Amino acid sequence: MAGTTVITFGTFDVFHVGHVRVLNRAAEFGDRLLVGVSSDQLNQAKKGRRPVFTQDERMEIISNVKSVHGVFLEESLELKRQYVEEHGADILVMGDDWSGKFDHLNDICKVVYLPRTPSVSTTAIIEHITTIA
Ligand code: C2G
Repeated sequence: MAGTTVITFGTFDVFHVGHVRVLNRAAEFGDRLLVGVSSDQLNQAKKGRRPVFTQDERMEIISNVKSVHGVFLEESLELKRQYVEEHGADILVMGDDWSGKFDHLNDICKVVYLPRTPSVSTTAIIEHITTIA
């Protein structure tokens, strides 16, 4: 496909402004943004809890973000190279909580880390709701 393809990954549970900003900023690096949405099982393994929203719901939400052109399920952190190749991605964009973690993919794509939006996180939102409920 002509043009620059950008790829990014995340759980995007309890979708918030930090999520929409990283997607919009990622999209600015190219012509087409593809998003690997972490599966429920991967999230359970990675964070030790089930996401609030299921993988199907999270994929539906992300696919309706204006700057996103396509979504797919990310089933393992170790499959990044395969996903980048399969989707012909030119640039991998990740939040800087992952800084340095995917530099080994520099041989097949450019790797960019973007600063996280301060003071907002899914965990803080869940805690907040739990407190006021
Ligand atoms: N993010 C951000 N600012 C925040 C919170 C999140 O910029 N305040 C970004 C993260 O840096 C990430 C994206 O939003 O790029 C999705 O965040 P998470 O859902 O927490 O992603 P994570 O569970 O870390 O999954 O393969 C990697 C994983 O799938 C990433």
